[in-house]
Amino acid sequence: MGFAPTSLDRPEEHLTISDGVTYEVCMRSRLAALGLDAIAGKLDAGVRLSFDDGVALFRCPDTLALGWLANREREKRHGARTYYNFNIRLEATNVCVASCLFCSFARLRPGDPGSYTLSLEQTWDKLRQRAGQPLTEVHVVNGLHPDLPFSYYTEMLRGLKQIRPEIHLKCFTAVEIAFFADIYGRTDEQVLLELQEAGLDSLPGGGAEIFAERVRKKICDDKCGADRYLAIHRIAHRLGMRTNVTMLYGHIETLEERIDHMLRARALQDETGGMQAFIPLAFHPDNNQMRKLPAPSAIETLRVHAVSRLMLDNVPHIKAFWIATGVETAQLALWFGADDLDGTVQEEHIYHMAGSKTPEGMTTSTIRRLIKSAGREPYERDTLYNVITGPDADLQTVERAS
Ligand code: V47
Repeated sequence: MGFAPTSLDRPEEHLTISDGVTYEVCMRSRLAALGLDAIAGKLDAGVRLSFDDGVALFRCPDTLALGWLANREREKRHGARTYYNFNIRLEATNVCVASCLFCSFARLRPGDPGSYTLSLEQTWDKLRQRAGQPLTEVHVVNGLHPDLPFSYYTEMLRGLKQIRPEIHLKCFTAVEIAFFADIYGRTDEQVLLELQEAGLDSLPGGGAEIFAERVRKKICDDKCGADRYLAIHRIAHRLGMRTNVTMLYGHIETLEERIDHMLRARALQDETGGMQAFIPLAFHPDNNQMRKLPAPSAIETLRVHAVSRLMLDNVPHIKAFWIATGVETAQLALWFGADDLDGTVQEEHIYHMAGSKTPEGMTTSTIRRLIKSAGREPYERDTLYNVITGPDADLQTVERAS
């Protein structure tokens, strides 16, 4: 893994709190008092954390000490860099045969109130309408529609590439790939190959939820299981595509099930190295069948990002998806292990239908301002983390583009 220059020599690490006691000494004594000095020692020595270490981190009551550990790992890899991209969402249909309890977006049948399916022309128009914008990514996520032909998806990709050949198409979760294979009578690999041939560049991380069978059975029983989700990512990596993995937290999962989820992702990454980002997704309870549950707190969100950074030592990026975390919490997460904010995300519906109060999208200049005001350095990236503009980019240019 290529590490960016470290900024571990942060001045505050050397700040004298009193009589020669530095911030680091202070944090280390807090960690020792919490019984976490062995974990801190492992991290110092570059030794991988175990399942039990992960659970102990989640049980640690000192969120700042946890954040300090995670931030050191973040800065080892990325210094103060914080990535974002210029992307749009395309959610072509919300008709979905699955009935996930947490979902506020899906409608079971075509024609049900609130259901929609865009024509191919309408999907292409979404891109044509943004002809003047320097978009680098279209992120497509759909419901599992029972009646559309496979050519709907391949033609959609071909059309999008024809309109903007340079744009990266990050489309279809592993759950959608499994569904296509089942209903169109293909193997998972054939589906991926045909979509790749039509223009698919990478897979987003959706559909992972929580890998533990106990939870999947309760909240998303009618979609593909964890092993198949991971197997599809494995195939995608073999075919040369990058992927992300998400984790939906803050509902009925236990701390142990969160760590199990992270370790399954880590094991796949050991095998393939094809995962770019791990994305904790905060559960939003509005308008779905789990609406009686409270949303996870900002503190919980910071802790999940921190533990993710600490456990997933082989995954380059931890993404704080600002639409899921809320904007202010996403800024804070940049000091709790996260180094990426996703992007401008125009036209997102899944979270807004589930109660997200965040804006419908952000301009690149707003994102850059948020990153800078959080004390970090904004780097616009493409989907594969090639840097497009660094922190010193002319703001005028950036604003004109957004
Ligand atoms: O899989 C659905 C989640 C995901 C709710 O790969 C909910 O870069 C919370 O995967 N509350 C889709 N979460 C979004 C997604 C994603 C987002 C950002 C970046 C990337 C990436 C991927 O949204 C679903 C599900 O886990 N979701 N409903 C809800 N009520």
